[in-house]
Amino acid sequence: MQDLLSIISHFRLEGTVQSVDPLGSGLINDTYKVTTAEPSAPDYVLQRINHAIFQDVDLLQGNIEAVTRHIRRKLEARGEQDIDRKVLRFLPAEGGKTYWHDGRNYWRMMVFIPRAKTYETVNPQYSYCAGKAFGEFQAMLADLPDPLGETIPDFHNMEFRLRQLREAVAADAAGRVGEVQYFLDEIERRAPEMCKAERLHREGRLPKRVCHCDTKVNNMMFDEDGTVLCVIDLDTVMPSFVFSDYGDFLRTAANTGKEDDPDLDRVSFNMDIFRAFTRGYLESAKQFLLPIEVENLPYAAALFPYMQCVRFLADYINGDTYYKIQYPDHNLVRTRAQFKLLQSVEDKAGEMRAFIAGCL
Ligand code: GN1
Ligand code: MG
Repeated sequence: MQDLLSIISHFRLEGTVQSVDPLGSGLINDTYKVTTAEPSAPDYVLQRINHAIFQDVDLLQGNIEAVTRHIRRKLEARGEQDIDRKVLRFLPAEGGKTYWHDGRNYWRMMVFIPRAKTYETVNPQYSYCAGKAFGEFQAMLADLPDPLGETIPDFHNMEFRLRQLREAVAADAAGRVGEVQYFLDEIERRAPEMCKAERLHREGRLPKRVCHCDTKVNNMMFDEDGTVLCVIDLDTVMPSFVFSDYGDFLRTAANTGKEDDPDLDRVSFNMDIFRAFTRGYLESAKQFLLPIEVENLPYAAALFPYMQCVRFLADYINGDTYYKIQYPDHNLVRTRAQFKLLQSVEDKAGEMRAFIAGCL
C-alpha cells in the first residue's frame, strides 16, 4: 500500500486517497481501484502496465491518448452528456506524460467510471447493445487522423501465432509436447482455412481498420439500464481486421461455459447471444463493412476460439510464461475449453450464415 501511495503521488489527482484495492480479472496488467475520501472527488484506477508484453509504453500511451481524444471530441460534437463515463480519461503524471516510470515499472491512472458494471456473462439484450457499441467504436475511429502503432506487433496475425506455436513445439522447453499431440493435430488440420484473413489481405481484398482487439465481454462498461457506456482496456487498439472485435466478443460472451471451464459439458456456442450481438453489430457497422467482411463473420466466430486455443497451448508448451495462471495445468484446461467452443461454433456455421443473410 505504501509503495502504491508513493506511485500515486506522482499523478495529478483531486482529493485524498482513502484506500487502494485490487480490481478486475485481467490476465495481463495489475489493476487497483483508488478510492478518495471526498465525495466531490472522483475515484481512480491505477494500473501497472505489463511492459514485458507492451514493450513500447510511450507508443502504447500515445495510441491510447489519440483514441480517447478522438472519441471525446466526437461525443462533444454530438452534444452527449456525461462524457467522463463514456470515454476513459487518463491523468497526467509528473513530466507531462500519461504514465509514470518508477525505475522498474510503468504505471498509469485513469478516472474510475462510477455506477458502471462489467459482466463475465451477458444476456441477449446486453449483447445486442454490445454489438451496436463495437460497431460504433470502429465507426468513430475510422477517421482517426494519424495511423496508430502496433502495440504488440502481429497481435492477431494467425500465421504468426501458428509460427509461435510451432517454435514452442520445436523447443519443447517444458517437456509437455508429448501430452498435447491431439490438440496439435487438430490445430494443424485447420491451419490453412484459419489463415484465410491474412491471405485475403495480401491479395488486397480485405482491409485493416482501427479495432479494439480485446473485446472480451468484461472489457465493456454497462450502465445500470443495460446500455453500453464505453469500452475499456485500450492497450491493444490498433489496425486489424474487423473480425478481431466481432470474433473475440462472441468467444467470451456466447460461451455457455467459462473461458477456462474444466467441465467441457458446460462449454458450447450460444446462438441467442450470437444473433443478438450480430444484429446490433450489423446495425451500426453495415454502413462501412465490405461484402467480404460481412461474408466472413462466421469465419471470425471460429477464428477467435481457434487463435486463443493456439495461444494458450503455446504458452502451456513454453512453461506458462505469458498468461497469469492459477494452477499448474491452467493453460491446458484453457486450451481444452477453447477447443470445445471451436467445435461448437463449427457445428453452427450454416445457421450463422443464414442468419447474417437475413440481417442485410
Ligand atoms: C488477455 O488483458 P486481458 O486479460 O483482457 C489477452 C487477450 C486474450 C485474453 C484471453 C494483451 O486479455 O489477447 O484474448 O487475455 N491480452 C493480451 O483471456 O495478450
Ligand atoms: Mg480486461
